[in-house]
Amino acid sequence: MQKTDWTQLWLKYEKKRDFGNGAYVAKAALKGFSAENRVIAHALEELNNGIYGMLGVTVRMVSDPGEASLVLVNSNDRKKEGFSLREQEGVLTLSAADENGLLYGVFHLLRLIAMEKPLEGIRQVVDPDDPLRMYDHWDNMDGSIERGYSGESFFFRQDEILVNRRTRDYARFVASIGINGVVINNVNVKQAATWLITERYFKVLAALSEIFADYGIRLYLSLNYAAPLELGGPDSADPLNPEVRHWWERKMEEVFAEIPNLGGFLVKADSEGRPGPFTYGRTQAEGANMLADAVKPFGGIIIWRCFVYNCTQDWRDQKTDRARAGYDNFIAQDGDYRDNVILQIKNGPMDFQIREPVSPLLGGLRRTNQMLEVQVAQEYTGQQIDICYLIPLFKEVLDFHTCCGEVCDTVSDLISGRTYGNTNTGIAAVCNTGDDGNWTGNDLAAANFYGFGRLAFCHGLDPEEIAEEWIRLSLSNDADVVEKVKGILLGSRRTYEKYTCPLGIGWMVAPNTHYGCSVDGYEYSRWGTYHRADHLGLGVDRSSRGTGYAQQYHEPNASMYNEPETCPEELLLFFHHVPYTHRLKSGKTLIQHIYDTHFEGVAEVEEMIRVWESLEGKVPESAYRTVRERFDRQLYNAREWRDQVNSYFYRKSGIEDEQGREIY
Ligand code: GCV
Repeated sequence: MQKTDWTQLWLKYEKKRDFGNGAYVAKAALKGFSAENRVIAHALEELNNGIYGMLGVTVRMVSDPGEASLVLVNSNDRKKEGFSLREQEGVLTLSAADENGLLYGVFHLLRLIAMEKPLEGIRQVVDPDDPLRMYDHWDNMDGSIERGYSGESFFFRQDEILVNRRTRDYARFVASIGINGVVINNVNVKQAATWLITERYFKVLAALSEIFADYGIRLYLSLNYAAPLELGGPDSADPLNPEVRHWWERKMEEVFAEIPNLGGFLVKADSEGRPGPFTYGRTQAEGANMLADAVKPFGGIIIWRCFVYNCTQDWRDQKTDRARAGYDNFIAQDGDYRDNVILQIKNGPMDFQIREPVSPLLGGLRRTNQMLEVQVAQEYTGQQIDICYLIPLFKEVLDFHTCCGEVCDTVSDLISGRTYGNTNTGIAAVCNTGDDGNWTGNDLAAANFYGFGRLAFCHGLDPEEIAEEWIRLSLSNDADVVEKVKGILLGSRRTYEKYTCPLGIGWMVAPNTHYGCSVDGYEYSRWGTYHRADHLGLGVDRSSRGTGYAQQYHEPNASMYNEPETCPEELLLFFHHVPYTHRLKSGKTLIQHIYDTHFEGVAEVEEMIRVWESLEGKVPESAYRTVRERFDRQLYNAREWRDQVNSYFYRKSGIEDEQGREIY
């Protein structure tokens, strides 16, 4: 894969049909904004390049807004970072609340032109839903990426930080979809990464943060909770130890003085072997608050992850349930966290499976800032070999009613601050980029990279609309391409789910790598990830008769999940141990459903390939070839899943496929 010459993704700015749009953008004026402002300056640069590339028009700046056809106005009618776009009598007015709003408005305008949408009569108002919209990178300083499927890191190589043209392109891409915060290093902070908060890296981090600042993005770092011990401070990380607290206060003074554009820190503590406050008999709140106090004078925030569970469980133990852990570890201290702490909660209680219920911590916490964490990197969803457009999954999570109150009870309400009127809220995604020429390994995986930002900005957008935007901007405006690729993307999650894990059971993947089928791969492991299949049935009893996990939800969700009759069927095996002969709503037995969906899943991949092949010559050649090659691997993977899952459950249950297809 080409590494030094990379694509411009959805910011290609290739020649477009004009539809009279050129007339609006020929003469522009600023009103209430200064071209000296770094974000405004970069917005104007982008406007110039984009318009010239797409319409062949050079944007001329005029000082009198009365003479301009495009007026860029600073207006306090909009929410922070919001903008509106309006055309009236030949004048296009882009009003924005602040410089970020203007930058997003300019990118929006360029997007419309790139999609060949006429600007005449346009009236759009766009205010961001989430205050914080972040990409988290799991990049290690040696250049590897934890759960990375697109090459090596473009932030780090051999313990050095890279700041170059690619850094700027990355910042442009993510700013164009409204991202305003980026964590550049892995939450598993080890070796050199612990030293990111020392003078060894200050200068270059500051330089990197300056590039981000040009596009309204704040830099964040993942922090090693045990840093005092590793960096020559006190021999403890006890959050109540005055010496430790003092060490962090001094450290933060130093760090924020050296990297003024730093937004704060992301912390994975007491999780999967990482150090944390539990070591000292302290709570998660005590740990988070100590750091929050240290960063507060500098306006910093602490994003504290809730992915805390026992990863050394005994598989024989049927009472301990990993799904319960997030809630059990965090709910007792609800309300004890400082205002500048945000708890970052994975969308599901386990770990980014293709289907999980929404974490009961979201909305379970009523007096604590909450942030949703999703995974755009396809760790469990095909690793950017298999196609899996994840935006519908994210949308489902946002729309989920937690029932934490009568109104404003969805995840969307909680993380946008509508439920409790708080502003330290938002959304973060584990990013799927690397230094591959196409940034995301599989060209179609860039739809997730793009789509996450768009959805974070506007929860109301339809995943189909987002897919269409991405296709038009990245592949082609041709109607046949748009329709067919949309079909591939929109069906891809259902297809992936069909040939992998049925009805919310999850896991059944190859241990460690998490790609490919291994039904019992985690069944006798320490990770708390079991399917509990026997010769009679399959699934984990998480009802009140089992682990009690279902009771962590507010009513009526708790009762709904508690009974197999009312539990949404796509989550049946997540919540219940069900006999193979159980009849589903379709009238099929569970075992027949497993057989059928697995055969269908493979057939759907074959169909996707046929559709993709019909687009040869209509989409960019390199994208065509890369995706085509990945489809071969996806088909191989899907067949393996189908045959292993079907054979496994046939052998366990001894029940024949009603259609007599080949099962081994
Ligand atoms: C960064 C899962 C992944 C780990 C990841 C962890 C986390 O367990 O497999 O690679 O570590 O989640 O979210 O911290």
